[in-house]
Amino acid sequence: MSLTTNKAVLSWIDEMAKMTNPDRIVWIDGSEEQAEALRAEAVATGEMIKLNQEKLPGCYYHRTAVNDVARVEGRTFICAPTKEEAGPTNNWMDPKEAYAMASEIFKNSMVGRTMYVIPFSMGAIGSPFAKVGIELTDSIYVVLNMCIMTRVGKAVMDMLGDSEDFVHGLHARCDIDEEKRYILQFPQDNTIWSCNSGYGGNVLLGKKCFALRIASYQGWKESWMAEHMLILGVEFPSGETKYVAAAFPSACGKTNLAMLIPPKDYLDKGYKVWTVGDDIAWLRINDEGGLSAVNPEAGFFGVAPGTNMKSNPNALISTQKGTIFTNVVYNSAEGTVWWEGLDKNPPKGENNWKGEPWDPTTGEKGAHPNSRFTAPAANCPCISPRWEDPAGVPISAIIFGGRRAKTAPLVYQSRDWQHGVFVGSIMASETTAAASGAVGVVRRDPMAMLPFCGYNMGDYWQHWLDMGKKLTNAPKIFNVNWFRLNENGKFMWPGFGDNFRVLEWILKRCEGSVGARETAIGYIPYAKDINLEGMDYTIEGDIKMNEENLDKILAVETDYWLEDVASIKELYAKFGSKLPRELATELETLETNLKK
Ligand code: GTP
Ligand code: SPV
Ligand code: MN
Repeated sequence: MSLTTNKAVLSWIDEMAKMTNPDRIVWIDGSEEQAEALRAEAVATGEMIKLNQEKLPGCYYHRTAVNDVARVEGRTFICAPTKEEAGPTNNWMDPKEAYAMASEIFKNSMVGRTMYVIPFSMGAIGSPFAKVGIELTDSIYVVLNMCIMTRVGKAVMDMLGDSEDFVHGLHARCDIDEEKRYILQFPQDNTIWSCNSGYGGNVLLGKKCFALRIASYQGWKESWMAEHMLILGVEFPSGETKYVAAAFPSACGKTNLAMLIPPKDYLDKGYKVWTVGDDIAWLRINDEGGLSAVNPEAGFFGVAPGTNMKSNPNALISTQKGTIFTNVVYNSAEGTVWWEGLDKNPPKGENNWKGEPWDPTTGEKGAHPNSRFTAPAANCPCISPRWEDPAGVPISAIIFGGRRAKTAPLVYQSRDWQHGVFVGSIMASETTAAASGAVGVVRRDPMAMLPFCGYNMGDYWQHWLDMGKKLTNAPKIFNVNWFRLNENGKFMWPGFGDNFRVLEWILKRCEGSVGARETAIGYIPYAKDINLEGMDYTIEGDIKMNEENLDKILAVETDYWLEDVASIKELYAKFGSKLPRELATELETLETNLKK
C-alpha cells in the first residue's frame, strides 16, 4: 500500500524501519476516511479527547507530557560537517556522532507501534516555491497535526516523482525522556531526526525543523530566503492591496498582527487586513526585482492564552472547527476548551492542562502559557484570496520586531537595505514560554531566527546582504516594538488592532508620501503622522495615549542604546571573520551617531 515507486524513498523508509522496528507501516494518503479512523483510534487510546461536536465540530483535545511543553533549544543541534558551518549561535554535533548516538535511541523504538509515513509539501502543490518532505512518525497526534499544518498525501508523492530531493524526517516518541530528547538537523543531508518529544515545533517536522532550519540552508545555496515571518496584505479603500512580511520572535505577536482587524475609523473607510501566513515566509526574487513571499504552511499552530473575541477574533473563529487544542483547559462538562484570557468564566471543577484538579480562584493557571491550537488556515475569516497563490505575493516592507520593555521605539525605518539587514541583526527580545527555559530575559535574536537558522549566522547575514544586491526593487525595512512599558510596567502602546496605525505609516513611507525625522538609529515618525484618531487607550490611571505620550515611545534614549551597542559588540565578536564587514561598519556608524 505504498504511495510511490520512488526507489530513494522506499529504500530510506526500509532503512529507518529496520532501525526502529515498527509492527506495521502505514502511508498517510491525505484522505478524510483515513484521518477519521486515526482520530477514532487516538480517542480510543486516550491520546485525544473528542470535543463537543455541535459546538466545536471536528475538534479534539490533547495533553502532552508535563515535561514536554515547548521547543527545547538546548537539545536542538545543527549537525553540519564542521562546527564553523553551524556557527557560534547554534549547538553543533558531528553528523557521524549524531547519527550513531541517535541510532541507539531510535533502535527498536517503534516495536509494538505503527510507523506512519507522511508525505507532505511545504508550499502549495505545484508552486515553484514548494518543497517535499516525508515524516516517519509513531504518533497519531503528529500525523493529525501535520494533516492540518501541511499539504499531505498522494499528490505530494506525485509531485516528487522519481526525484531524490525530499527532506527525510524521522520522529519517534520513545519514552518522552528529557535526557534523551534530541532535535537533530542535518542540512547537508536533507535530514531531520527528532526523538523523545511529542510537542509542536519539536515534532511537526515540516515547521521549524524543515521550513526554517533546513530551508534557510537551502535558501542560502539556491538564492532564496526562509524566514520566521508572518505575511499580511493591507487592502486600501481603492481596492489595491500591499503586502508586508514581519519577523518577530516566538510568542511576540505574529499571529495577532497577521489577523489584525483595523480600528473602526479605518474599517468604515474600507481598509482591510488579509492573512497570508502567521509564522513562516519563503521569499524569492520576482520579475520586478523585488521579493515575493509564500506561506509554506497550511495551518496555524497558534498560542492559545490571550486569544479572545476582542484581541483576535479571526484566530478564535479559525479554531471553531477541525482544530486540535493542546495543553489548554478541558471543560469536560461542556466538551469545550478554555484558557487564560479567553473570557472571564473559567470552568469550575475541572482539571488543568496537566490533568490535575484545578481551582481557578487560586490564581493558578489552568492552561500552559505555551498551550496552542492547530487550526486549518482555510478556516480564517480574513484568509487572503492569494494565500495559496503559487507565485506568492509581492512584499513592500519587511518589519522586524521584538518584545522590549525599553530601548526599541514603537517604530523606525532603516536608511537602506544594508542598514536594514543591520537592524534585523541587532534585534533583541525578552524570552517567552514558546521555548523551555527562563521567561522575560532580554536576549539578542537576530531576525527572530536565533533558534531557527540552519547554518552559520554570519553566512546568513552575508546572504541577506547578497540578496539585497540582487534586488532592484527591494522592500523597505522597518523595526517595531509593541511592548514598551512605562515606569510602572504598563504597556504604553495599546497594540493589537491599533498596530494598524503603524502599518499605515510604514506603507506611506514605502510610497514616499510621509516625512520622517532622521535619528542616530534611522528614521522615526513625527508623532503627528501616526494617526491616533478614534483611539481610546488608557495607559494607566487617567493617562491616555496622545501625541505627547506617543513621542515618549518614539524617543531614542541614548543611554539605553549605548547599552545595546555593548551587547551587540559581544554578539558580533563571536563571529570572527564570518561577520560581514558591512555590519561592522553599520555598528560603528550607530555608535558614532549616538555619541554625537
Ligand atoms: P509563535 O507562534 O510562537 O511564533 O508566536 P507569535 O509571534 O505568533 O505570537 P502571538 O501572536 O501568538 O502572540 C503571543 C502573545 O503576545 C499573546 O499572548 C498575545 O496576546 C501577545 N500580543 C500579541 N500582539 C500584541 C500587541 O500588539 N501588544 C501586546 N501588548 N501584546 C501582544
Ligand atoms: C514558535 O515557537 O515560534 C512557534 C511554535 O511557532 S513551535 O511550532 O513550537 O515552534
Ligand atoms: Mn513561530
